[in-house]
Amino acid sequence: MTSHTPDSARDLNRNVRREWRRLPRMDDTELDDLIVKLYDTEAVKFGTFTLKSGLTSPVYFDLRVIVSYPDLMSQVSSLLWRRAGAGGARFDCACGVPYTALPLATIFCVTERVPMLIRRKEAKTYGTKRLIEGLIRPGEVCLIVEDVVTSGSSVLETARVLRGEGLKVTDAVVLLDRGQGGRERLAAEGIVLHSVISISRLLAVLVGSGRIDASASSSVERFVRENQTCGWRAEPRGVLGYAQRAALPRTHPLAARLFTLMEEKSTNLCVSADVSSAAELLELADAVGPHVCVLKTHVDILEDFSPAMATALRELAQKHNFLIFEDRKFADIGNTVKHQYEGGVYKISSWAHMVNAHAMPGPGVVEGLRAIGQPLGHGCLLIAQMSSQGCLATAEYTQAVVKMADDYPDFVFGFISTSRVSSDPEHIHMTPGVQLRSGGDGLGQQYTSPDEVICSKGSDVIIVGRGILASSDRLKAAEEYKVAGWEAYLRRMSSL
Ligand code: 5BU
Repeated sequence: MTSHTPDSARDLNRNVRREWRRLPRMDDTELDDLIVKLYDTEAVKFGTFTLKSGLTSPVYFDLRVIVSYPDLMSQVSSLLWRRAGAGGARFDCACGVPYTALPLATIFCVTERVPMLIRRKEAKTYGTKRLIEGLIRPGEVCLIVEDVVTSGSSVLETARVLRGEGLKVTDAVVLLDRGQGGRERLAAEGIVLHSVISISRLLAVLVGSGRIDASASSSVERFVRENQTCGWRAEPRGVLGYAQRAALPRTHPLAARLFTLMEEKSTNLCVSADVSSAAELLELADAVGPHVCVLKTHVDILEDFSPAMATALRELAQKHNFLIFEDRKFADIGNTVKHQYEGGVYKISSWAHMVNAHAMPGPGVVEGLRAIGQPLGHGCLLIAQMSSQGCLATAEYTQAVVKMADDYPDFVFGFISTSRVSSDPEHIHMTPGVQLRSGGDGLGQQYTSPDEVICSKGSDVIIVGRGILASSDRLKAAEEYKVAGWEAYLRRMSSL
């Protein structure tokens, strides 16, 4: 809908701020103080809460209560304004996502003299049938203001309505980003998210001020990690099947080979061959080979590794059409990992199609491995999350790992993670800690079922070790996992 602005109305707005001017920075103490106030006013609560989605969450945000605290309202809206500015957002008008952010946007707009728009949740059934109230000038840029972002869908809904009216939406500012993938989803739609508070900061401040204990904090971190929304559900491109993903132009050649053989062999099973003798490893590889897409090794737990064994393993990989993944978890400076990958006793790069690495050391670890592996056509998975209890990877860390992967598309082709962490369908996700029964191993391992890993978490490959190795009939167990993983994949594709 185009709005014709009478000149007199334009004149009314002549004092409105059009140019960005420098504002006082947010200092850490002010943010920490706000976080504690949000806790004290019960805008953030810890316990057991059932969310609209049916999920049980250890944390609950109800920012509506802050309308009863005028000082808090004023502080929050000022911080939103400063955060948007510090993030470089440029805009002509602002619109709050109904309802909680409406009063925040109002204070923000009146104080800072920014024209405001109000989005209706439903179009009026009489009169103008407008979805947006206020003066719309097509072509202008509208900033979206929100209280909490989880998947980003409320911001997107508002953006779609605003864009439908001819406005541009390039930035959104939010008080709290739950770190569950909203930022990535919005980025995919051309919207930069600026958040005043991150979930990790909120937790750190509340633990530091004695408001919550470390176990409450880690259960929230785990919840965030395991409930990422930026997965295949959120990204239409991610709903493609394995074969279609193999054919995407940006898919790494090794990932394309893997996706293709998965489809050909109807398997998304990776067996973790954690055995201690070369003979047992080769026997296992020959037996389960027809049923797996990848065989994962820990070469340093073999008591009798030999180059001849590595050659024999490569032959079995050829015979049964699977890839060899050495789960070496490189985590050193570039120069060291280069030697660890190419040299020493194991000469991993001479026989493993793929390896994995921690992103902790920074990009040098990838660069060191890439110098050796990329010319050989090998690939690397970055460890974005681990299956073990108390894993220290925060949501922010995981996001940084995804970003690092994006910087090396000719070598990094996916992730080890407990759920889908990248919405990019060219990336493959492989998940360890899988068994048909739930539980753990008493040493921190946590098991999830194939169905949950593939269907609920949106991962692509199940990695199974003891679920198969501990069985008296390893072949039969491998077949069972193969069927469970593949059926989960078919269910996931048919439920879309
Ligand atoms: P399990 O027997 O299915 O628990 O074996 C899991 C394998 O996956 C084992 O080789 C681990 O070293 C490996 N693993 C894991 O369990 N969790 C992780 O986060 C990563 C690797 Br990374």
